[in-house]
Amino acid sequence: PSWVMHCTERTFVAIKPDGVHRGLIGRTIARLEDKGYSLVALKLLKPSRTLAESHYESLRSKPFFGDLVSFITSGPVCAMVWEGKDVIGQVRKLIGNTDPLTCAPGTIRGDFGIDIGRNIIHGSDSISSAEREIQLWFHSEELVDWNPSLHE
Ligand code: FUP
Repeated sequence: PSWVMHCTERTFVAIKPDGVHRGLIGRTIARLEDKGYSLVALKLLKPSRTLAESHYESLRSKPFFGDLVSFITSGPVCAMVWEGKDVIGQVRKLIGNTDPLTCAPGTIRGDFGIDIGRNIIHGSDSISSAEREIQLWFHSEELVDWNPSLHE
């Protein structure tokens, strides 16, 4: 049957400590649910330095890397995995550009921020980074399956 071949693109989304502190978890989740995506994993954690450095390893040579790691480890992060059609690219659109000052109103960063170093939320930028980030932040048992089971 067709549902056996159901395509399940997934992306990693994290509400950063500034977004958690400002009470933006509920509104962020609402936007992604409203768009039509499914939440398949969710947890609140204060990331270790090791986790933060691995997450942002491609930015290790940047001058802001130290501040970025300090910031992301400074408080609880709401880590999530979302699933659905074109979810990686669509979530990037819903989030907006890296610098909130260049984001269109209506995007999460455009509506809630003004500072590139406090830009509220992260979303994976490609299939390969989504796979890498999901594995980095979650154990496979923490992801739920919304699809009908073959055994039911
Ligand atoms: P994004 O994919 O939009 O999160 O952007 P990047 O992966 O390029 O950057 C990751 C994080 O580094 C940003 F969310 C904020 C921080 N950053 C800065 O603090 N200064 C910069 O000039 C660029 C990025």
